[in-house]
Amino acid sequence: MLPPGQYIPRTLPVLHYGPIPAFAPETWHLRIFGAVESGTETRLRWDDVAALPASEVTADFHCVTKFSVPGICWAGVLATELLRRFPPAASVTHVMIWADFGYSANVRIGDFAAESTLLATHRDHVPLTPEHGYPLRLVVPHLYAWKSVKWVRAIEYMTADRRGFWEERGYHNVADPWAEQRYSYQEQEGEGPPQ
Ligand SMILES: Nc1nc2c(c(=O)[nH]1)N[C@H]1C(S)=C(S)[C@@H](COP(=O)(O)O)O[C@H]1N2
Ligand SMILES: [Mo]
Repeated sequence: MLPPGQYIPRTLPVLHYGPIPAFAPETWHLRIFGAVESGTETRLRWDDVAALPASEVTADFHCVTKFSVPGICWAGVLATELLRRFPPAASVTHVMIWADFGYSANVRIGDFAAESTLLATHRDHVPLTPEHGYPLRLVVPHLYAWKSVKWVRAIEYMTADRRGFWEERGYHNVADPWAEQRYSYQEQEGEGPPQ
């Protein structure tokens, strides 16, 4: 079953704003910062990320422009694994995921901590291609795909909500496709940051 208003295209579209970043393994790092429990931010090199335990998640992928791609098999590091190794402070309510060139998306800590949320390195058993987020992308299958940030470079633990790139430009702060939470004007009390 698909969320309301969605259709299945023939192939996985490529959709993003701005250029595709080049990957330089020597200088690349993933930063985990903000309200970390230990008080010290973490910088993981590519080798560190590649050494983390890998898991698979198979899920449908729903873009707000109405295409849905059924049954993608993603592999990578579960967000629950990352949270376990690099715990946020108890006061953390939201996470901002940052990509190269300033793209970002905010998710509630509960959505980030969902068992099917992962930082993917592979799609359908092969490494991500550059246009689909190589080397590392977030996948939050139960939210509209603009939350599934490609080319992830940082994870910011936040103690208050803040809008990301599309959330600031009229898209829904929560983005549940089953509730068709497409646009910010649909937001109910408590679904967005205080004005
Ligand atoms: N860094 C970055 N990630 C991004 C985007 C983007 O513009 N920049 N677009 C999002 C949107 S709107 C969608 S639908 C999906 C598309 O993923 P795909 O290109 O792998 O199909 O990536 C998401 N992740
Ligand atoms: Mo999208």
